[in-house]
Amino acid sequence: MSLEEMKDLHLEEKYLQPETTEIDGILMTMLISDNWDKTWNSQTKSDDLLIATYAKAGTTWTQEIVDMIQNDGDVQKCQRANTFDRHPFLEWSLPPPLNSGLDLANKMPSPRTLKTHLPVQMLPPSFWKENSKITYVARNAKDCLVSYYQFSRMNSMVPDPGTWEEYIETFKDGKVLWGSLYDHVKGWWDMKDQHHILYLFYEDMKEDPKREIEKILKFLEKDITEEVLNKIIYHTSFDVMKQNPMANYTTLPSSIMDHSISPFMRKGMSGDWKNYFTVAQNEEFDKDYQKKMAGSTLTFPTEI
Ligand code: PPS
Repeated sequence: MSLEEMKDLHLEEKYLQPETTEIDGILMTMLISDNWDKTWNSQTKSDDLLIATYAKAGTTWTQEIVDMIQNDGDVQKCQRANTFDRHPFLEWSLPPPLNSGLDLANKMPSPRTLKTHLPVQMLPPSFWKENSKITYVARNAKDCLVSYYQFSRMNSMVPDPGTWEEYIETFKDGKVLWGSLYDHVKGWWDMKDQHHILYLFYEDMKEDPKREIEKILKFLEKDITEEVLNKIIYHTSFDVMKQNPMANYTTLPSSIMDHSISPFMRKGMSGDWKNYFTVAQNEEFDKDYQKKMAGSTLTFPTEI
């Protein structure tokens, strides 16, 4: 459906600058909440693969890597559709007749690869029952915050972030869509040894993409040649993905994502937070971080 048709149906009012509400203390759009029973009771399949992340942690990157692996490095096949159509976004709800994540998933033949940002306690029970494979990617809190802030400025489907100073507080309080990053990364970390979960870090992927792609290959029980592996590393590098319209979200109308405010493929680096946080903001953030992460065995691998 074109943007003009959406406008005729006044659909954009329902999902642009959306109303929000909480589900069990986690901020969600009203549309996600309205359809929550359907999502919670959705049926997964044992051969589904779920790419789970906190928002802005490296979801799209992992989606591209997985798609390239599943298609044996065939770039053409990976260009068959937008990233959000190749991998349904489980909980993402849009007003009909637009396709919600579940609608897309239900139409998709198996084996399916799905995306979610749900915190672990909100994952539909069927995933645990079917023991489907899950990759989880965590990214350090400060870079996630910066990326989420810029994303919230350019994307009218998520709440307006306010000023930088306001957003730091909103983020620390977990009052952003999908809730607290701290609880998210800890929750999935605690579950990782009890289920079929590969827990990865964005910073590791940046440091040594080959090593991390090999971990994914092993997890997916896939064998590929060195040549295909090199092709995957190249095709999923930031510079190449930034130019790939099927991965960089530029096919969406600018009323939804305005890349002139901040591109979806923004910088793709670790440590960009240093360009944003003042010394005082950083000290405050670190103090709060220690409190929120206390008692967890989760530590991020790379000093940045
Ligand atoms: S979303 O909207 O939650 O699905 O966003 P997500 O894909 O998780 O995160 C977007 C950030 O990931 C960066 N990105 C990459 N970094 C390195 N290499 C590759 N190939 C890559 N692809 C996407 C993207 O640029 C966003 O991070 P920032 O820091 O904003 O640049």
